[in-house]
Amino acid sequence: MKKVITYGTFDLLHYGHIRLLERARALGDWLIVGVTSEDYDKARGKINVTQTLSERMEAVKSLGLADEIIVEEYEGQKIDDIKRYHVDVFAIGSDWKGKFDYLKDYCEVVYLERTEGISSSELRSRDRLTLGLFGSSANVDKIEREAGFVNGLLVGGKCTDEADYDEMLSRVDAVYLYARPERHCALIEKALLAGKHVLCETPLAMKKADCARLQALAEEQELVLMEALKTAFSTAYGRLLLLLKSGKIGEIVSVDAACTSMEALSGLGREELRDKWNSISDWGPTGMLPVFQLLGTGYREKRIYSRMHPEDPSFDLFSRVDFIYDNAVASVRVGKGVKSEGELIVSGTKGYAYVPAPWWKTDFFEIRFENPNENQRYFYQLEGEGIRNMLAAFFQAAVHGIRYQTIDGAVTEAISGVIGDFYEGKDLKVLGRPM
Ligand code: C2G
Repeated sequence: MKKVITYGTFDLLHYGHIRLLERARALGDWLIVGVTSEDYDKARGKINVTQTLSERMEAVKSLGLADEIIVEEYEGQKIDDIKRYHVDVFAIGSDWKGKFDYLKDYCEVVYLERTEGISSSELRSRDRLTLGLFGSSANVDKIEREAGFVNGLLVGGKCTDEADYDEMLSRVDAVYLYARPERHCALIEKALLAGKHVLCETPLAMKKADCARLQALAEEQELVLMEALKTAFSTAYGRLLLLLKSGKIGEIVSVDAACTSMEALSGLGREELRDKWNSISDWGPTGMLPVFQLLGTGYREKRIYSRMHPEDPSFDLFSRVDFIYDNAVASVRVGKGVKSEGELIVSGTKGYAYVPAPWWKTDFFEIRFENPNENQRYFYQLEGEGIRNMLAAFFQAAVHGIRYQTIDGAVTEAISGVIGDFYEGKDLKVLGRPM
């Protein structure tokens, strides 16, 4: 019996795929189809896949052309499969011409002519979302650049002034907002009332109650309101959370996160500081993310310790936020006038997780135990600091109405709550003299 194998994502199964599978089937007596897993697609840079692995497998199965369907999960698997299933022919579309010649050591390799005029990318980009960008900062430029990697997401306008905001809103389906944090709430509200989806830098609001109100408004309007906290969308960080939640290091007892970036702030006057973000607004949300995602938002007590700028008593150059839970503690250190090692350490009853600086955009972490032989290192691809995945998630949520939230609404509210308390002086201890 002659066995043929082929591989693909088969997203939004179309005529091109079907023709390929028919011709592959005709090359032998038994056809094995390898469908790529979500992780493998992400690792090879395919972030726009619309359907889940099981939907894509089901679609291939329903054609009745495959005798066997397997999952392709890692690079190099093709060699393993060819040996394991005693494959005679490897077939793939001509867009891959030459790329799989290395398999000739194991079986016959056939490149089948690709069908012109149809592709999953083209089908996906029929769904469109026009995004307006508000604000002027390096973040806005990054969003614009990364949007180019998401099929169907188009930048349809840019403005830096609130006077132009209404006009921009009338031309787009969604907005990305980067303003001074205290302006976010009003800008979000305006966009939601105009029927637009919102992706906004964090914090969304300076008060927990405002944040809850905005989330309720988005729900009522059936719109997406998402916090642009890119770390939450990075693959390594996402995997770390899943591992820790599955008990890899036992019970979690302590979370310690530090985020610092030095800016020349010391000589600035009050007016010049007005356009700058202080430490707790800029870094607080990122630092608090693993705390609330791992330990929940139901802490018993918290305490904020800050040292302030001499020209502005609400501009913290450094803050430490300590959280006390029933059975755990956490500490977040943020600074724009103090430098520290930007690492994340999660301590548990069996071992600990170590994420090296800068942990908020890492592609690597390590799980460590008393016996170093048991340590495990994990490496992942980091595409666009997580921004690309964040935009893809925002697009999917807005266009396909996916209600699953990477950052839980309660976490978003808790983050706003702590920042609101800082400004109200609640649980805040200002240290000694300003810096
Ligand atoms: N194809 C085709 N004609 C099209 C579109 C796709 O013949 N118009 C073929 C591709 O060449 C491929 C198969 O259909 O052989 C599946 O295509 P994709 O779903 O795009 O998967 P791909 O990224 O090509 O995966 O390990 C994965 C494989 O290497 C290929």
